[in-house]
Amino acid sequence: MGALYGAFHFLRLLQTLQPIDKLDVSQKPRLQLRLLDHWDNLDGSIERGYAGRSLWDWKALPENVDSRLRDYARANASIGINGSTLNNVNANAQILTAEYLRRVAAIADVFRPYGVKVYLSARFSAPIELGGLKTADPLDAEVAAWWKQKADEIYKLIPDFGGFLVKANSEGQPGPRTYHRTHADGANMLAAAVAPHKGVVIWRAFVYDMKPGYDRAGAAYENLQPFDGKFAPNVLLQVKNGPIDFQPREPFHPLFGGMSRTQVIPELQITQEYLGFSNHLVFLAQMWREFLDSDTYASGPGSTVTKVVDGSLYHQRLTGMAGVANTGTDRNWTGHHFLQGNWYAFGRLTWNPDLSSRQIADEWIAMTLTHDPKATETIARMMLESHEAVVDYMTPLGLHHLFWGGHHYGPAPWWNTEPRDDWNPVYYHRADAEGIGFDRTATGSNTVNQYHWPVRGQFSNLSTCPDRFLLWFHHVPWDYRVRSGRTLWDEMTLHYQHGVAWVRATRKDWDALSDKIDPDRHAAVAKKLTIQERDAIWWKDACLTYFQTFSERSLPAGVEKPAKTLAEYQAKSLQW
Ligand code: GCW
Repeated sequence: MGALYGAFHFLRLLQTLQPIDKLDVSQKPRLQLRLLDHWDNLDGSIERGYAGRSLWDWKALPENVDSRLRDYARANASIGINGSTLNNVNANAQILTAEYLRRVAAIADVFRPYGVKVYLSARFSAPIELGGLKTADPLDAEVAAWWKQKADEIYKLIPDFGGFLVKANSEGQPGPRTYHRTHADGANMLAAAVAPHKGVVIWRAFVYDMKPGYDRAGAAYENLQPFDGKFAPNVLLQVKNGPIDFQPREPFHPLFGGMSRTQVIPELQITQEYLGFSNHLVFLAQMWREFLDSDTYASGPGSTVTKVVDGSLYHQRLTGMAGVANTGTDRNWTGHHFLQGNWYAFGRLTWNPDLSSRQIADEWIAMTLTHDPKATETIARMMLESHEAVVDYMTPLGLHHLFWGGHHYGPAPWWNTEPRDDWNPVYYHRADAEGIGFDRTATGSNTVNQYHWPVRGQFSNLSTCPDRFLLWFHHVPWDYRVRSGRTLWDEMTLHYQHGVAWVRATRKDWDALSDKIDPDRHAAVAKKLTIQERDAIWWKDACLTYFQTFSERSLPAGVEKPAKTLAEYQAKSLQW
C-alpha cells in the first residue's frame, strides 16, 4: 500500500508540475480510517444522492463486476481513502443475507488491490428479520450469538472486512433503546462479534428525540456524552461536524472536545443535501477547514478539532474521518464537474487534516482543469469564495434549516407542517415582530453550555458571538447593530444580495475562461452556474419576502426587489 500511495503521490507531483529532481518524501496518513459512506439503497437509488444511481449493480453481481468499480477504488486510493461503507445507514437487513454477502465479497475483491476495505451498515434488528429471533436485545445471549455467527460468516468471505456502521434509535431506525438498553450496550455487543477478526463498529451519534421544549442542537450530546469511556476499544463514535444536520454553516459539534475517552470521528457530508444538490458550485474544503480549525478548548487553547480527531490530544488507538459520498453513475461521477473537487478534498484532508483549502484547490485544478496560471487564479478564487457566498444566499448570520421540507432543495422558511417541530424551519429561525434567531443561551435552551469555556462565553455573549453564528445562538432584535454598524435587518438583506451578486460575477469569470477549458466541461459548468444564479435569486427573494412580514422594514439601497409575492414563493415547488 505504501508503494501504491507513493506512486499516486509521484503522479500528483507530475500533474501539478512540481520539481521531481531531488525527491525525498516521507509521509504517512494522519488518520487511520479514511472512509466514504454511501447512502445507497439495494434498489439502486441513493438517499441524498444527486449524481445518478448507485454504482453497485446488485442484480449483476457477483458474476458481473462493472469495470467502473475498479476506477472508483483506484480514484479513492489516489486520494488516500481506504474504506467504503456500501449501503445506506437507513439500512436494509437483506445486505447481511448469504446471497448479498457473496455480492459484497465480489466488490471487496475489486477494491482490495487498492487498499479500500468494505464496511456495511448493519440494521440493529437483523436478528429478528433474518434470524427469526424474537428480539434484538443486545444483552440477549442468542442475539449476541447471532451477530457473532454473522460476523464469522462475513469474515470467511471477506477476511479484511472493515466492520459495521450503525444508525441506531434515530429517525425510526431500531436500536438498543428499543429494548431499554443503552447505546454502549448495543455498540459493545456488535464490537464483540467483530473483535476476533480485528473489525470495528462505527456507531453514529446522530440521535435526537423530540421532547417538549427541547433543542435539537443539544440532543446528540445529551444522548451520547454520558457514555464517554464506556465503549469497547474497537468502537468509534461517528459525529456530524455540527450539532444539527449538515447545514451550510454550523458551529462545531460539542461532542468534539466532550468525549476524551471515546474514539470520536467526524462525519462530513460531501453530497450536498443542504447545499443545492449537484447544481451549486461550492468548494467544501473551506467549510471543513473552518470546522477542523475550530478550537474546542477541551484541554486549554489550541485543542482544535483536528487535534481531537488525529489523536494528538487524547491519544486514542483508532482515528478516522467519514464522508457521505457524492458519487453515482453519472459520467462525471459527481453530477457537477467541480464537485469532484469535494471528493478529492475530503480524501486529501483524511490524509492530512492540516492541508489548506488553497493547496487542495490548486492541486485539483492543475490535475483536472488547467495549468494556465491566470485561469488557475480565477478558478481558485471561485472555489475559495464559493462557500461563503452560498451561506450568504441561503442561511447567513447563523440561520439554519430554512429548506423546503423533505427534499431540502430551495427555500421554505415558512414551513411548519412537518409532524415533528424540529423538522420545520420555523422551529429554527423563530422570527417574530421583535427579531429572529434561536436563543441557545441561558435565557433560552442553554445548550451553549455544552461547549467549554471560553467558547461558551464567546458564543453566549451577543457582543462577542461571531456574526456567522449570531442567529444560531441568539434571538436578535431587527434593529440590533451588528459589527458593521448596520442593523441586523439591513445586514441580513445585504448578505442575501451579496450571495446573488457573487454568482453573477462568477458566471462572468467562468465565461471568460472559455478558451482555457475544454468546451464540453466549460459548457456543462456554465449551465450549472445558470441554475445556481436562478436558485440564489430564489433564495434571496423567498427568504426576504417572508422575513419582511415580521421585520416590517424596507429593503436598503442595493438590495434588489423580489419579483414575486410571498404566496407565489410558497406555491413554488422543487426545481432542479
Ligand atoms: O439529514 C438527515 C437526512 C437523512 C439521513 C440522516 C442521517 C440517512 O435528511 O436522509 O439519513 O440525516 O444522517 O442519518
